[in-house]
Amino acid sequence: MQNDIIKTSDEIALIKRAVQIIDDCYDAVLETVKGGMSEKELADFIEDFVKRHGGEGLSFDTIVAYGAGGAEPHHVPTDAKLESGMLVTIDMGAVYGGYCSDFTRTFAYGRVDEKQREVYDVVYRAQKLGVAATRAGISCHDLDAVCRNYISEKGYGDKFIHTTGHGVGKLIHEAPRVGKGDETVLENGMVITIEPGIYLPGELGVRIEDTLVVGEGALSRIPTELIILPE
Ligand SMILES: [Mn+2]
Repeated sequence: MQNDIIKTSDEIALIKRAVQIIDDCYDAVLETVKGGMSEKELADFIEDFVKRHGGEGLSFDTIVAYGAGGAEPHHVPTDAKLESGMLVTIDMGAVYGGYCSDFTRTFAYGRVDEKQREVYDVVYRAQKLGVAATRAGISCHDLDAVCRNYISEKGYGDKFIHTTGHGVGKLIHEAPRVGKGDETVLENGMVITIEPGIYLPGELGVRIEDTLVVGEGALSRIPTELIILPE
């Protein structure tokens, strides 16, 4: 069956490989990124890494967003240069064997202020709750509410401006939609993302995203705790 919402073990194996390539890429990003490097340069590095490490290509145009750029969920990389005190959001995916991965982390460069740390902590906890709640039997609507209600309780409900996640397979965005009103009930073998975010226009943004197999959990080995990368 084409694009079945429940993936076969062969399909899941390909998605796991696509996740591994991106995990390795993120390690390389953290080793490579330096003050003065532009968003575009970092996005080019990511594309090159994926292609040199077995990926057929990117699942979608990589998002690299520094500082206030991170407040745009679909930020397109610019010539903006990395400076100490900025948050960096990277949203990227690889294609392997025709299957996609989807991954986002936000890290701090040099130092963090209290506001950045507070917003990060809310997204971190919301994402952790969403990952923990991902299991057979929960509806997509209810899973979205797990992340959304927590962020709302913390006062940022109106700053979480997209759905909690989506299905992943041959396409980067497939059914189900992990959002309000989607009554799809999760079953083992579905592959979805959990990717809450908070966006403060003109200021900063934080998003944390994992690709998960329902019944197995998050596939990435990259921790979600805040990393403060030394200058
Ligand atoms: Mn995604």
